[in-house]
Amino acid sequence: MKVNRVSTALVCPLFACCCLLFCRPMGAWAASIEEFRARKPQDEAIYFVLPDRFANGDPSNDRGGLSGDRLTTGYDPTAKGFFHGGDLRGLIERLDYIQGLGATAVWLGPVFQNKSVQGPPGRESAGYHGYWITDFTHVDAHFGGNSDLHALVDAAHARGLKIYLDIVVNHTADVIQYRECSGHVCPYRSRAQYPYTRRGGILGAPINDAFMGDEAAQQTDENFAKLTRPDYAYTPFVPAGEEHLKVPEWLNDLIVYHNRGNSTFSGESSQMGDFDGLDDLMTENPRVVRGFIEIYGKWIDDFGIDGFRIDTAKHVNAEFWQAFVPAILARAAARGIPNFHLFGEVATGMDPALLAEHTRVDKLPAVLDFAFAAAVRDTVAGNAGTDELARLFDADSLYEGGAATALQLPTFISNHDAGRFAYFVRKSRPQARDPELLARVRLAHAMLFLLRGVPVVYYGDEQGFAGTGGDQDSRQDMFASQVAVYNAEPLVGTRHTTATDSFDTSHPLYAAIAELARLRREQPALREGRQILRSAGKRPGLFAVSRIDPATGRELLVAFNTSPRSLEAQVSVEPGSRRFASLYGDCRRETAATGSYTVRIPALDFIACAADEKP
Ligand SMILES: [Ca+2]
Ligand SMILES: [Ca+2]
Ligand SMILES: [Ca+2]
Repeated sequence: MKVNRVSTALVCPLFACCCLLFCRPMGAWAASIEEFRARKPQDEAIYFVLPDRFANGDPSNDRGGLSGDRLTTGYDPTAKGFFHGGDLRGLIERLDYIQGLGATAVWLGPVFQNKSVQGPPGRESAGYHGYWITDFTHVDAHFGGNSDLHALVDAAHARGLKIYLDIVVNHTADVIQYRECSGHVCPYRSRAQYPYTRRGGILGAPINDAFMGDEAAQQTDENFAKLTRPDYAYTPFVPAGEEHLKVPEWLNDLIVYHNRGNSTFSGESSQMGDFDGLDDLMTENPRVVRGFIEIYGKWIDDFGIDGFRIDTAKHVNAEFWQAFVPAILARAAARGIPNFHLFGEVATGMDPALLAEHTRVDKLPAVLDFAFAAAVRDTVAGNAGTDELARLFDADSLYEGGAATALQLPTFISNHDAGRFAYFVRKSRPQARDPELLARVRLAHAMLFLLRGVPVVYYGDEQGFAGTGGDQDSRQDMFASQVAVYNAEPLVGTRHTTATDSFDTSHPLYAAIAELARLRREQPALREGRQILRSAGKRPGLFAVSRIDPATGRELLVAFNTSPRSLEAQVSVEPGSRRFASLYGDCRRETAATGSYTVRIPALDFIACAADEKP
């Protein structure tokens, strides 16, 4: 905890007025296991990290125990598509940094053993990101091993930090190939044109005679026992030497995959097609459902994991989730983890209806709030009116459980696929100078921490990382990078570059996020409070909401100014809220009249004002 005190000392002078109210001894963060397990999903602030890119605590594992060139080991710290050496030991050594930022949970990009390198000749890249799993029961040797994950979980839990794993059930690494299309992409072959009961199309020989298909009513062991031939669409095979590459062993059976060629991400192929060659599992088969409950249940049993982020959730059938979700929650509860946080990735834009569908039909307890990311991008990086934010939150009623479920949605503004918020600002505003970039990135983080949902900070945003796009361009190194394009990038809020390490607790964004996290931790209204819309408009400018403390009924007004000019306006407040105190920024003490309060907010800034305790 000693480094936490140091970071507080660095942060507080910048936020002196807030610190008078909120800077507490960091010992307050220490929590017994019972105390932190009692925290609900909405009480967390999540830090999302790609272990390969964060900290290298053990150079001896950089090549994952393999020898040879980068096409064997996957290791090339100068190339953005290869392993760079980060590992779980490194993470353990940086927990002070993560906790000093105010995070209470760490979401690790997938840590399971991957196929080190895949891709056609000349276009290979490595499984540094973790989404190409071969062995679902072991931590990738590049990241250390299972014992390092035990050590990380224990070290995190000792500080009251939770650990979330990123899990995949939609696909494995690309191992299975098709005879019909070696060397080129196999287009998707549909169930209607290539039915399970004919070899290679409707004119082919009868196979899988009595198999009744994969629809919900047919998802029984008896029916799937009749599916014995995997060559209805293509002729799948496993290259020599890879017959037993996958763990557990049942994953090496071709019959548990769809084997229908590449997804076009529309229609039936969205769920049954291969994601760019990745072997798409037949998640309709009850054997696959049981297999994954056992695989991921065991990580909970053995490690005491606190939550799962579910990759590519929308590419898996609803019946799978309807069985998997309750089984995993029950497994966690039996392990003494009653508040297991389970949320799916349903990649989309400003489309809360699609997100909500997956809470209603799949029964996912929560989904990553891609609509929030789009709305903040449009309003704070772009020029959309703040009414887009109003539309976003109005749609909370669509979620299973309504607004109460929306409190558990992990919200974010940057990620490893679409890119970082600072990149979106630069893209929308190529002329913007550093102070404006900094102000907009800070304002977006204020929305992330003060509006409803569970904030997810993408590692490196707090150091001003921007990037030049999504995917590999948004996956910079926190340790001294050897990637030329990363090191050429001007960071936000600092003259520093990624050529030397980026764990600067005095970076203005690190300080700002730490302050926002503290505010959220101190105010139950910001974590668990109902959110009432107070003001929004068709142009950039004011967006205001009240959050209501569920225990006391006390009102907390949060107001943002997305325009580059200061503003003054009247907003509605509860009639019983007569006097306010500043939690952040400059709040008027008195209301203008019963139910009317005047806010004054500098350009690209925000205020947080708490009504006096009810008498
Ligand atoms: Ca290493
Ligand atoms: Ca494949
Ligand atoms: Ca699928």
